Amino acid sequence: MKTAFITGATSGFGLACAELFAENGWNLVLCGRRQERLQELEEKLTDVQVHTVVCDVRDRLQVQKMVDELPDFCKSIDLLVNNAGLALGLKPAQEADLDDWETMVDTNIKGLMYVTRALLPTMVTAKHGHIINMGSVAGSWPYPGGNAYGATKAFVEQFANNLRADLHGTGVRVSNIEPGLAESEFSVVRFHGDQDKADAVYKGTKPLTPVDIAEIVYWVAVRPAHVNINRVEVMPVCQTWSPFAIYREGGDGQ
Ligand code: NDP
Ligand code: 8X3
Repeated sequence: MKTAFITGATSGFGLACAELFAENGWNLVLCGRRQERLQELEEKLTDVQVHTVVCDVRDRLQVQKMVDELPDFCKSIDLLVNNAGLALGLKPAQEADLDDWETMVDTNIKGLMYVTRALLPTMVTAKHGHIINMGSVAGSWPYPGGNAYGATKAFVEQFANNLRADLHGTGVRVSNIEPGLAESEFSVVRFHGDQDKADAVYKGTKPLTPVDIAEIVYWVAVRPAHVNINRVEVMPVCQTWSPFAIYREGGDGQ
């Protein structure tokens, strides 16, 4: 039986991945900060073995403890889904909150590095394993207010590519999934709990769903062992690119 380790499993993509992998018979290690949601998942996913850990990925010691104390059934991890992450704020850089920037760096970059570094040696020794990072279209395509969030996701993509280079010959696979507009708790978090602002993001659209993303993660994970999907960029049909913004003197700025 295979085992997936999913960070940020209490909501959105991570939760949908937990449910889909469990349906397909994978044992699970699930982490997040909200204990009651992890408890609910443990009670729901009873057909497979599930180990849940309250862990803030920003805390390096907590992450190492979580990995050091894995129960026997999940000491050997087949798949790490590096999903925990967040956007905070949508203000232009000159007005953005530095605390928000720091939290995004600590979570999306440093947290992802801590979990990866803690689990990687066992995968390399086993010459088997797969790391699937949750990047974003924001890592490749800048947009107003994306600033530090987009930069953290550019790190995630480049880190995945560089891991592949280091892991050459080990059999360990690395993939980066880069979703666009998707409805989850993402926007409520981005707007610090303002549900109206979050709802406005999705109004009149048909965004991607967490299940759409979980199905992609699953497909990437179950390719034959010699196949490495490097990156998957996915948007809802309602989303595409805009023309470059050209500032015109004396105009309205459009
Ligand atoms: P959600 O807000 O629904 O889920 C985020 C998950 O991350 C939660 O389970 C949360 O758990 C966890 N998390 C956040 N901070 C921490 C932390 N410090 N330690 C541990 N867990 C943490 O958002 P999504 O499911 O949409 O987002 C998942 C990933 O996908 C993120 O990396 C996001 O950047 C990325 N993404 C999202 C897109 C979207 O439009 N929704 C598009 C592209 C990428 P808890 O609060 O319990 O700790
Ligand atoms: C989330 C997608 O477009 O809000 O990563 O940055 S977007």
